[in-house]
Amino acid sequence: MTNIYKQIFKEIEKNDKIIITTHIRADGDCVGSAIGLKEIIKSMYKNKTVKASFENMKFLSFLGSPDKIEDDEFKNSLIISVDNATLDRSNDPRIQLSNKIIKIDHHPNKDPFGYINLVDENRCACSEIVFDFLLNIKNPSISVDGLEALCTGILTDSGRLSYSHVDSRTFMTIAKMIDMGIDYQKIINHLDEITKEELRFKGYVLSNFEETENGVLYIKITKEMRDKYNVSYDEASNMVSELSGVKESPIWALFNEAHENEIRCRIRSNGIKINETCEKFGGGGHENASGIVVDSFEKCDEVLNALDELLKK
Ligand SMILES: [Mn+2]
Repeated sequence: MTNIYKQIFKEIEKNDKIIITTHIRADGDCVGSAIGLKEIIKSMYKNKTVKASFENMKFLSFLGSPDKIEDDEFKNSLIISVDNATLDRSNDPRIQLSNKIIKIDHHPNKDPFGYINLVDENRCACSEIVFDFLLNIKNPSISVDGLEALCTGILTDSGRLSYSHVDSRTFMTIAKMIDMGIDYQKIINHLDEITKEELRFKGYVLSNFEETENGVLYIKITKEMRDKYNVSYDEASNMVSELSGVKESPIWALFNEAHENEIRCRIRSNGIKINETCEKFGGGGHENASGIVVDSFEKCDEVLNALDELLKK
């Protein structure tokens, strides 16, 4: 076992109460790596209390639900934060109540807030790192549900195994999971599920997206539009991938009004680094998938101008 895995393993052995946290606005990888890690600890130690805290997302509900956790529990538990780059983006602010935080993540390590930090930027999903951790345990054990959660995390964070961080290890990981008993087809079917409302809204996005001078494709979505089509905020946000694939437009963006004076930008790219531009607006993320929160649609135009500059170059 490599040293850092051993260190984390020792900490898990030492602590009988463990809480797993993730990042705000859950995605497949944070729920997947949280449930996966929880299932590892649960299967290996029947006497430990392990709880996972994450935001409930409808499209991920097949993986399981978050646990109810009291404030006090945070004070005397070992916290393992998965898939979260910075402490201020934790899904659960009560993480600050603990002085024992381990960080497991695959985002740029700008805030090594754990007393142990297992961070590998070269992995396409945090779930991949959790699976590696499992394989490094002497007598590993995990439920099939846990494996399926980890597999979901890898599939969602890698754009179904299509993004740049996907490498042979990723495919071997999935292959190994299939050998270990996951129902791969079931996961794909769950992830493909769509409502009729979403389908109609997809039609709206496909026929109403706009374009900047140098080819950034984008769509602005207001609460009014979502209400008209009867889709949720998250269902609308997921439409960002519909704007991908146009050769002349390697950057695309979706602006979604979350609340009054709060517009969330999802920005994606193919081969062009966008996270540094997003950081200038107070956002961040991966080289090809980043986000920003701004307070007006006018500010979105400033973001679009900056992205347009990237294509101009
Ligand atoms: Mn992730």
